[in-house]
Amino acid sequence: MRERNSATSIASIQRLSCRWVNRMVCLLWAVMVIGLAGCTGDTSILDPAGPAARDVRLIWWVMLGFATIVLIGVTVLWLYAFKPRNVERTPAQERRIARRWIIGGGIMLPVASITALLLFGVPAGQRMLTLPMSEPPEVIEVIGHQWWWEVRYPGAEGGEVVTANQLVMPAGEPVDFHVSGADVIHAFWVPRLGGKIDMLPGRVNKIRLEADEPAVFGAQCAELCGVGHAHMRLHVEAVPRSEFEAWLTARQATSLRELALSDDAYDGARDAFMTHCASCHQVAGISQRGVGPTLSDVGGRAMLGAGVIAMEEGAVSHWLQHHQTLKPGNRMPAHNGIETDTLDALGAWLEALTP
Ligand code: HEC
Ligand SMILES: [Cu+2]
Repeated sequence: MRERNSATSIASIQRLSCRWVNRMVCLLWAVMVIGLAGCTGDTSILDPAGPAARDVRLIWWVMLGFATIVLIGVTVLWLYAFKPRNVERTPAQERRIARRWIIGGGIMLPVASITALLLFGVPAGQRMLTLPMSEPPEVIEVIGHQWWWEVRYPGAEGGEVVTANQLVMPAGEPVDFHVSGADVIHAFWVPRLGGKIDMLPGRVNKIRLEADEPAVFGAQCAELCGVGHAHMRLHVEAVPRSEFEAWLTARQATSLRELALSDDAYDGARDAFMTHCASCHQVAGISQRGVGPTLSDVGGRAMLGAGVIAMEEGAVSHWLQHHQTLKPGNRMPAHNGIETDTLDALGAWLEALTP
C-alpha cells in the first residue's frame, strides 16, 4: 500500500514537472522572440561595423552556444534525477559518486569553460587597448554629463575643437576614445563599433574603436546615471578622412566666432542670449561658459537634447518651449518667463549656427 502511494506520487511529480517544462519552453520562446526583435537597428551588437564589434559578436555567439549546451545538459540531468530506480549503494559508493560530480562539475567544467572564454576574450580585449602605433591614431575625448555628451578633438589642426551630442569620426582607421564623466558615472557605448567603457569622474578610460566604412551609428549611455539616463543618446557619424578634416576646420574657433557674430538681423537674439542663456552655454565669440552643451555649432546637429528630437526648422524653439516635457528633469531650467517671440528669435539664430 505504501509502495503504491509513493509510486503514484513520483508519477504525479513527473507529470507536473513535464507540464512545467512545457510552460518554461513556451516562456523561453516568447522571451527569445521579443529579445530578437531588438537585434537589428543602429545599436545592434549582432550587426557589427568594425573589428572590435566583430570580436564582441564572436564572443557573444560562443557564450550563447556554450550556455545553451550547459542549459540542455543541466535540464537532462535534472529530469534524469526524477527517474525512479531501485539501486542499493553503500555509503562508500555514494561518496565516490558525489566526489566525481564535485571534481567534474565543480572544478573541471568551470576551469575548461573559463579557459575557453579567456582564449577568445583576451585577444579581443588586447585589440581594444590603446597600445602605441607607428602612426598615432586620432584621439577623441568624450565626457558624459547628466544627461548629454561633450566631445573634444584635442588633435585638431589649428586648435582643439569642441562640440556636443554628436560624434564625427574618421572611417577606416583606428580611433582612440578617451572617456570620462563630469558628474557621476556614465558609460560610452557604440554597440556597432565595440564594447562599453565606463566614464568615471576623475579618471580617463581609453578604448580603441574603428568603423570599417562611412555610416551613422547609434550610441547610448550604458550606466544608469539618473532620471535622464534613457534620454542620453549620441549620434555617431563615421566619415571619410578628408570630410572629417573639413568638418573640424569648419569648427575652428575663428570660423565659429565669425558665424555667431555675422548678420545684424540676429542682434536681438544675441542680446537675449546674453541675458538668459550665456551663464550656462558657450557660443564662440559671445560666451565661454560650459555648464550645458556648447551651442556654437548647434544648427549642424542631427538631434537635440541628446537624441530627444530631430533637428529641423523650428526644432530649437520647440525644444526651448517644451524641453522639460520632452526630457523630464533635464538640467536646463524651463524658460516659462521668456516671451515665445524671444524664444523663436533665439531658435532661429541658433539654427543658423551651422558651420
Ligand atoms: C542653468 C543652465 C542653463 C541655462 C540658463 C540655459 N541652458 Fe540650455 N541647456 C542646459 C543644459 C544642462 C542642457 C542639456 C540638457 C539635456 O539634454 O539634458 C541644455 C540644452 C540646451 C539645448 C540643446 C542642445 C543640444 O545639443 O541638444 C539648447 C538648444 C539650449 N540648451 C539652448 C538654451 C537657450 C537658448 C537658453 C537661454 C534661453 C538656455 N539654453 C539656457 C543648461 C542651461
Ligand atoms: Cu546614463
